[in-house]
Amino acid sequence: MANTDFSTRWADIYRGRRNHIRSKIGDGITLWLGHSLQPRNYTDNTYPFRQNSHFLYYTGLSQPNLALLSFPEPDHDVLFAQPENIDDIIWSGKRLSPHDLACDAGIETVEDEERLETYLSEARTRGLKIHYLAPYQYSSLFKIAQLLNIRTGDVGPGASQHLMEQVACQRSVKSDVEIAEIEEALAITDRMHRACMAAARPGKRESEIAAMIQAIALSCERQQSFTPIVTVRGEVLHNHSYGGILAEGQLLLNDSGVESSRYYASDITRTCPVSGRFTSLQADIYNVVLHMQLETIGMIKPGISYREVHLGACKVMVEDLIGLGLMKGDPSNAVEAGAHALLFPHGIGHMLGLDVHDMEDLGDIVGYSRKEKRSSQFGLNFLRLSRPLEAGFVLTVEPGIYFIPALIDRWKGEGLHKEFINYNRLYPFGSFGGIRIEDNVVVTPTGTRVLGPAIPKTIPEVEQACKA
Ligand SMILES: [Mn+2]
Repeated sequence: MANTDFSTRWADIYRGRRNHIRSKIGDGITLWLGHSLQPRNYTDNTYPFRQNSHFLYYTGLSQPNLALLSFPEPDHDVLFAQPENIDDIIWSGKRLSPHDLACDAGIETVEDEERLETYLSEARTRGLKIHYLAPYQYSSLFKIAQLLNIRTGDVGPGASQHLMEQVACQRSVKSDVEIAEIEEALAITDRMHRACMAAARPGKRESEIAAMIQAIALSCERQQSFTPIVTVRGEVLHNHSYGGILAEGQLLLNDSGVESSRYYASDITRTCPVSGRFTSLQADIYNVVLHMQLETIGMIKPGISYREVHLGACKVMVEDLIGLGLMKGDPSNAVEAGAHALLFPHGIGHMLGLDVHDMEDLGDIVGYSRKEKRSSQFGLNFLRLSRPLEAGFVLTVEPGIYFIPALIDRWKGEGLHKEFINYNRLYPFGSFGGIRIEDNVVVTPTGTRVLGPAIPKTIPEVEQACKA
């Protein structure tokens, strides 16, 4: 690939990231394994390829079947790639050569992938520790077992806790170029959401709206950052079916995002009225969710924990729902008891970066501080990010209110939190669905900034976009 100034700059960024993690790891070598293509129904019919995000973070290389070894000395990295072969050229066309790949990633040494095993066995003979992250794809698990000559059951327990912690620490703080990537993705996401609002009308199918979202991503030569939620049953939190038909009086929830050219994710939710105008009941609940979202954004700053922000949003919700007659009692006590989780059963947000739930494969070391354990209380137990925030963190802020008939019936039957919930006032909400409003923000040294263009969010803005 022609080494333009732009790609040279990125090559320097990847080299800098590798040198940083190297300095934190000290002795031993680190094995970074890229992803391989995954079969869908037989070997040659594969799922769309997505590179491992850690591999992307340290190399930027998005091609399958790559590996990297990082040695303790500065700049000492070896890329392992398959040599060019004529069969691949016939079936898949010419690919970047191993040398070009190494160049793009700022790596000076490249080897045939078959040499990886030899390198690793030599390192083991020399008594070097080999650090790696626990894999979550079975093909990677088997590959590591084979490369290190260990049993598959020992691969996970043998992963390097120290490496996991250092990667989480490094990837959590986003640089300006990473934030620019997320904002680039958000510019496309803005178009997805405006198109959805403009297209929503009675008789339209969810699948047609989902197809429009996909068309926008594809026309920009991008993959979506996750399977979008496009539904009039917004109370089903991860509803991935598109079988519904939009009807007068319903709400359409759209939770979708796209990847930037360097694979950073956006993750935005908007909820709009199918008929173009919110009913007064819908507007009341919508404004509670909006109030929660704006209050949350106002609370975010370095030092505050996301758990505290989450509980702050819950308290705003309870206060407002008391005003509407749906809840009662003391708001702080209601939140402490977990009564709000009937209508807001998930967390206020998560980290965002190369993964839409950034680094979720590393587990709770990303979202929780060392001494902190996940709550066992219903609702709070789904909080993905709880720890104190730092400048440079990129987060989602995504409060929601959902009327889940099965959950309401169950709690009502058990008389759960009846001192805080006016169950008899929840009858009109049987087919209400759910509302969520989600933005992506960066924590700044003094507060926060909402990323990307302003996507219609207030009731007048959303109703205006529905008319477009
Ligand atoms: Mn999200």
